[in-house]
Amino acid sequence: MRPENNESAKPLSSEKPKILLATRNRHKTVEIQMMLGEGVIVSDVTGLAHLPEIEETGVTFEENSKLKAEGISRHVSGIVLADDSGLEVDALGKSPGVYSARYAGPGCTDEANTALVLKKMKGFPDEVRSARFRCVLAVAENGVTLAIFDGTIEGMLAHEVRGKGGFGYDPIFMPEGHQQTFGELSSEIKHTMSHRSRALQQFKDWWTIKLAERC
Ligand code: ITT
Repeated sequence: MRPENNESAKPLSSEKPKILLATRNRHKTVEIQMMLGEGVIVSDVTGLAHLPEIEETGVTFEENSKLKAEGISRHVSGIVLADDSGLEVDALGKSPGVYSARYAGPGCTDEANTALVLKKMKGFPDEVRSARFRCVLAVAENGVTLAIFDGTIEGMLAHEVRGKGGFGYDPIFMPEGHQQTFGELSSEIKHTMSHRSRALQQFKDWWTIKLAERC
């Protein structure tokens, strides 16, 4: 049995594995920290002024996630995880897709993006409101991509903004099997099925093996 009050038996916080996210979107960081749990220290590049802004010039989620992970990992030690994600609406030719963050223009708000999607979909009946969230995670070290993981959640667009939870397009997206939007569902429910949690589960399996190999 482990003796009580034995400080050396407790893992030091510095022993926790660390992961740097190549993102300045705090919502992604909060979600990924919640999904990975307290055993992992998650940080992002917000406020790290010496790190470059990575231009997302790719035309696929995979290209952009690799650009971000490789670009940041050239300037830091250890592995870097990048998330490129977005909403695909079938009736809009899979837009906004990789342009999800800037659909209503550079520097626009989540509300402006959401309003634009709803405007373009006005009058479309339920049968043609299918959509999905996609998330591609790239892991890189020293400028080289080590692995890529892909997660998708199918669903339908609501006819109006519903709920205050989540971020981005959450208040207009109803995941399959639910009549509520991600904005109305709790974050715990979102994380059992989201595109990000599905990609992250694959990353966790991969990382567990990597950490064991490096011990
Ligand atoms: P970084 O590039 O710094 O990571 P970003 O917000 O610009 O941040 P993306 O280019 O990957 O990231 O764009 C993702 C956009 O897709 C995000 O801004 C949201 O509008 C939307 N999105 C992604 N995941 C989402 C989620 O779980 N819920 C709602 N909207 C989401």
